[in-house]
Amino acid sequence: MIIIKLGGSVISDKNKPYSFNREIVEQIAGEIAQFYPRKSFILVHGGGSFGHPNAKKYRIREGLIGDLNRKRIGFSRTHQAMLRLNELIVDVFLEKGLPAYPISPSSVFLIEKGEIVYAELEVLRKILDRGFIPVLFGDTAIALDKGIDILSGDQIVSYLAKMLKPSKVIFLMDVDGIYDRNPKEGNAKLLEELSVEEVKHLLKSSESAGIDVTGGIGNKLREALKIVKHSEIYFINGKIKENLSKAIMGEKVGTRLRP
Ligand code: IP8
Repeated sequence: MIIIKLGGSVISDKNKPYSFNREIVEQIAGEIAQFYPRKSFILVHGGGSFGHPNAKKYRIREGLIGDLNRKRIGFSRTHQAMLRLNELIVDVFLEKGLPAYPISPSSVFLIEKGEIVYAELEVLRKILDRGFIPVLFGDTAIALDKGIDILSGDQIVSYLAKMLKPSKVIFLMDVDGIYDRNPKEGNAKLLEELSVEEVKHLLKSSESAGIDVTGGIGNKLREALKIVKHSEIYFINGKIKENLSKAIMGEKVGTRLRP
């Protein structure tokens, strides 16, 4: 089984509200269709310009405080925005003949201090057993500490990987992989293979250099360290044709992290 994270910046343009990169999603679905049903898949997509602006507007990460009813409305609106993005994605997969099946993470997971502390996975397991392709997403979540919060798709990926031990986890991003320094600053070198030690070193040096590792790549790398014991992990550019196929076949592409 393979878990694929469709990064929000791959499927959507973060600067344009409610934008959906249909062609890219069609390309991705087309590549998965070459391997399904020989291989089974779980998809997790990010929030893109559907989830994040709502989460920010209603300050969901602050929890259930302040004007409580406005907060509840915002929580629901943020979830609704994610449902809309999810529907667009699932539709593309169904059109390609792939039995994608939406699963709302907010009905599966409970979180505390930003970490998943409870998950009802039995239904997901049965959905997978029956040949469906479950499609989850970064979502709103009930939090045991602050009432409500946001659960990122990357955390869902690492939790599912820990529980289900897929052979591969593939992160689709809008850059070619992991670099030795911030690629926006120039002179950055793509790292094709990474060991656990190298990831730890990279996290440490980028933190001390003040590079943003709280979200984005830093979060992905930290989650990757939790699951690399069981699964091979790829970080690839999801916008480039055939990249996903190469990663599924175990060929050299992007950055590969091995146990
Ligand atoms: O893009 C965030 O998911 P991510 C989801 O995977 C929301 O971090 C609702 C903002």
